[in-house]
Amino acid sequence: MIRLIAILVVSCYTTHVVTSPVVNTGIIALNLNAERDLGVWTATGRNGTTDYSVAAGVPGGIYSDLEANQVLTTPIYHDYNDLESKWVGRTNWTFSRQFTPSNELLAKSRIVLVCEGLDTVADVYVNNILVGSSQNQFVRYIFNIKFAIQLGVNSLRVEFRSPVEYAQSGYIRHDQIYGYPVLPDALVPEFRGENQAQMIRKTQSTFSWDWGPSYPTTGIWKSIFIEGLNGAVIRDVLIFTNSSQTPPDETDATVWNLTARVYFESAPVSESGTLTLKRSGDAEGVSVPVTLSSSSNVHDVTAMVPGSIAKLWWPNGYGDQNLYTYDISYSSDSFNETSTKSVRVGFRTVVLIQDLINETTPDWGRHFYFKVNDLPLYSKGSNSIPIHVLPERITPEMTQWLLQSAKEVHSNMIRVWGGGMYESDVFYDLADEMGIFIWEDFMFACAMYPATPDFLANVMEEVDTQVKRLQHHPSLAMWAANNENEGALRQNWYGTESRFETYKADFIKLYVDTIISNVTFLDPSRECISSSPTNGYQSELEGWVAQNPGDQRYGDMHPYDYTSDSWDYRVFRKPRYTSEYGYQSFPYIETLRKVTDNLAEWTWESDFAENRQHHPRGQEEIRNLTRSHLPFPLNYNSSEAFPSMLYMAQIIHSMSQKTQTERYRRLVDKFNETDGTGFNMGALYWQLNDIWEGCSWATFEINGRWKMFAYYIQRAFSPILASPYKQDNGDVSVDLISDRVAPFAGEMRFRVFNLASLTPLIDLRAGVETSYLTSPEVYRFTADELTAVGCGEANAASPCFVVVSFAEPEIPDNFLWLQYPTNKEWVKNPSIRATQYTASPDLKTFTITLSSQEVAPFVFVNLKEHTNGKFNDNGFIMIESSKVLTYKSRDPMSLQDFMDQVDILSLYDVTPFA
Ligand code: BMA
Repeated sequence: MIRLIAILVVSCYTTHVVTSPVVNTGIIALNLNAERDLGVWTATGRNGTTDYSVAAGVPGGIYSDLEANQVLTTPIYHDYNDLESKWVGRTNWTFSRQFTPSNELLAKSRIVLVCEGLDTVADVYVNNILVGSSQNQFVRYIFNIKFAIQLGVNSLRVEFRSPVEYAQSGYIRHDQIYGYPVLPDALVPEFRGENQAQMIRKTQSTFSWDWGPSYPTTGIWKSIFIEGLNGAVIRDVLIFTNSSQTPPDETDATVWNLTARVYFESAPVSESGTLTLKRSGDAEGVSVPVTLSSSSNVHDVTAMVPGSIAKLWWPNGYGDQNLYTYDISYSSDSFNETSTKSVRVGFRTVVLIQDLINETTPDWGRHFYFKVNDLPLYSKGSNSIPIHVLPERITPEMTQWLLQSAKEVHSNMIRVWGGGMYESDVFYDLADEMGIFIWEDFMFACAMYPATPDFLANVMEEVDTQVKRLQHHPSLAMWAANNENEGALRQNWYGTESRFETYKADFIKLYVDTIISNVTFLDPSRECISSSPTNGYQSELEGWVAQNPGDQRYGDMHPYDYTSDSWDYRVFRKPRYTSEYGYQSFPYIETLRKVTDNLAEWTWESDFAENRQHHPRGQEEIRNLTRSHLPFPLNYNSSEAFPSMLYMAQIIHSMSQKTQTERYRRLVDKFNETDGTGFNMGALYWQLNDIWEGCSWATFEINGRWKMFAYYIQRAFSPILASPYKQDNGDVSVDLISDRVAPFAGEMRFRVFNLASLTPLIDLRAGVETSYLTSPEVYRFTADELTAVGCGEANAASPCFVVVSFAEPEIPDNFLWLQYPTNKEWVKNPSIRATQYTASPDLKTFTITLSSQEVAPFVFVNLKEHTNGKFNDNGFIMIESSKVLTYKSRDPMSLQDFMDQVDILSLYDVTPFA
């Protein structure tokens, strides 16, 4: 039964996603991928005096091969496997297989080996003849093997160098040759990782990060195949869409110029043929004659598409994601060969606006926001990290669930963060379908990088591969050359100060002269900013490394603050745009139970908890924030208190992010003429997903489970959101934030409670209005009014909180603590019970009726085992005696199974003081 479901999911998924399929005729391809079980590929390596030889999978990676062959006896991610398996990343591994080409293939005048992805530094041999080398995980390599291939059985061998040894010896060599090191020298010890990832063009976080383990893997991580051909073949297609008017519309008043820019690989001799661009399903398209040779490899073909048949592509929350498949094909006159590539096109415009706020007051700085189809967009979303540290473990279903979840929390943008990897085709296809804009970093993060001629040439190839692979996606909004390296250099994070000019020259050579200039050459349709964050134009004016990269009046920022009162919005600064901000928590306890056999022995400061916490001082910061907001157990470092500490960490994470996010959204229409702050137009929090079962800033666990924070951000990103906050004089204002294009008018209810009673102390209703990208104050409780009901600043009897709500079910409630529930004695026993359960006929939708006798803060409901489902609400303050929750599951389960798994917590359940 389970097997059948899995198959169904895959098949319905594959009909949905189109990943630029290539259809060729006359060109002979020989697929060299093979699953491990077939025993076609072998991986060999030597660790000390021990030789290993194991069956390998391609695409795949060495950690999975060693685990499947029981060389690694502790499962990946289980207990201390990350530390125990460090030898794997320090070993050279060779992958080999045999193959037998057909006579037809051998007869072709050109025979190439196409390696979509080799991870990372490798020499490639066919029949013991070196045919090429790889220095970059992110480059597609195409090697001529005509001179090496033979009739009968051939051998293919890919000899990888240990990425750790390669990076570390490169670090020493750079210092010796150029007289300075490419800092940092070492990671902080809490990362428990490998040093100097900056010296190798590989997913930087595989050497470890502050949210993930070190697994510096090796392998053939993408497809590998041989191709035999006589003539030219289409390798890549870039798409440019220009509209005749702004804003574009869906009538024939708009005409789109749709240009396919086609990159061929051709024979040394010149050949002629026909290039055609056609909408899939149409009888005819536009054809142009082309003459191809190795020096004339790029050709355009353009179609004029009337607006009436080019419905606009909109981001999530703004309209439909209309996509049209176009086939781009080449038919050779000289050879009996054709090649076709299909891409999905979305008709939209997207530009980054950085105009001065006011021409006559330049000190007020510049805007920073996107306009889509000429409409200003408030960016809501997050930063993605790799979905697993081992790419072979990432399935389309995981990607689908993750992006669907991002969509459901109202994201319209994801920043693919620069310390990870350029994501899979499936990821960008789904982003196109779901209307999630992509801010694409180049993969350079939190370090200085070399700018030697070899390194820059290597990066040029990476830019070439990735821009040509990703450029056609309508979801791609912008490129950014790196993560945080402008700030790192200016603020001397890694001890670069004494040689600032040297590092700055390298910075400019790499990010400006190499990345920006090549991206702009290949893809002039998009902005490429020099860093993220950056002050944008202002950084450029100041020579690319701004004097104050965190200037609130310019560009984007990454504000983090783990020590101030994170439930008080006043501690947060007022950037134009935040492309990162966040707080940490651990996953749900049952998720942790899956990766260790002795969870019951854990404590907050145990070795195991520390091993899953890579952020320096992370445990202490969470502990302190817990102590100042919630009933803190005196015995917090006992195994008895551990479950409560995990639960409360999720509350801290959720509340802090809620406070910070609402602060930014309220600033959408507010501007301070004294210091030029305000007009915030973006909240991309850190971080979307988890890479393993550890402490992190993630919204969704690696198994797909929604953390409490996911429900909080879903509310905080609601297109219409009432946001209560305290004024300095003790008044409580309620702003009505909107990024819903249509104006809103409705009735709201404003209540004040304390923890002692389900009956509100104040209960009022009022009509309210708001409109697109405004955040007017729609209500205010005065300080006097609050004091009169015992909820003033001096209140110590029972914490009070404000609840604001709407009649419309799609608009979430919101709340504000007027005092924090730090004392367990204030929390009464709610005796929460599930009184009734129901299941839908397809066994995918369930309801639970909860009953409560008292106010129950932070009710958190989980299913112990099931992770690919979500509740309609969670983490809420229960102020009703009865509430019905709905759970929607991706897969069916029996009602009994559902009931058996339900786990309900509220603040009353936290461990009593010792
Ligand atoms: C920023 C990111 C990441 C990091 C996160 C949390 O620095 O760019 O490097 O994981 O903050 O510390």
